[in-house]
Amino acid sequence: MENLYPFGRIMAMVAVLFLAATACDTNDSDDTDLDLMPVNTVTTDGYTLSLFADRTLETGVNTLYWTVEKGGNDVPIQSFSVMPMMDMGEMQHSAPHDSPILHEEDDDYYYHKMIFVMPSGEMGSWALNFEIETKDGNNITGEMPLEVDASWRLTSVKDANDKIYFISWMDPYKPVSGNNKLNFMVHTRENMMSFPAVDNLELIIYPYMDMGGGQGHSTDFNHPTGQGKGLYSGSINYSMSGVWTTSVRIVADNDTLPEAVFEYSVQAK
Ligand SMILES: [Cu+2]
Repeated sequence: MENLYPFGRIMAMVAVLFLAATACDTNDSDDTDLDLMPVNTVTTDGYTLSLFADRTLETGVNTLYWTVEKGGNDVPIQSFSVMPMMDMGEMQHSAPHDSPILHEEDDDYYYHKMIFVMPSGEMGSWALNFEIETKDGNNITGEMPLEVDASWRLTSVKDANDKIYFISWMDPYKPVSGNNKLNFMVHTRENMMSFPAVDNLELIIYPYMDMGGGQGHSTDFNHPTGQGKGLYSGSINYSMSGVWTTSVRIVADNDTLPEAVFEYSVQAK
């Protein structure tokens, strides 16, 4: 046993050195745990705006990351706003979104949520209209065109008065067998330029697996409850992998809306 002792000491020293090295890394703003892919770049008045995302943009909830550089240096920013616009020929409309804020862990990036309510295609094309005021008083404006794919993670329902509710399936992004934390976001449309989040709703869900031949089953789940800013959190514990549906019924002011249905596949864990 005695010869294990020096080995254990060496391993302990290696661990300490490793911790010291990783601790240094987190102080270096050039290193990041963000795993991002480039979406598009626009240069205007010598400023280069680059847009990144953690995956291909699609209908539903996306997180967007921006860098603003001039001559290879980050530009200090006073204010930053982004307006998504879809040009559909005879009409234009926006989409639900937050304004970009400085990333807490990596100050190279400004980031925000963007909920695309339609895919790009023959019906229309998307662009983000940006407006930035730099700390030294310059204004940067322009538009960043982008492509949005269709996905299963967005659906919508209307009430009897034609008020529309956009329901986004945010988490789990890729459902797996076993327990999954469930997050939905709900937005409405006040007019073509305003898509606010909707709170104080009741969401009644029902996960179901169709086994064919009139057979099927549900699984353990918890109905989502409101967390504010249009977020509703619950859980689903999938008993099997395969194709599932989850219906969502919104109850707004005692008015129960028609059900919306998400259909997706659950991977084996
Ligand atoms: Cu559209």
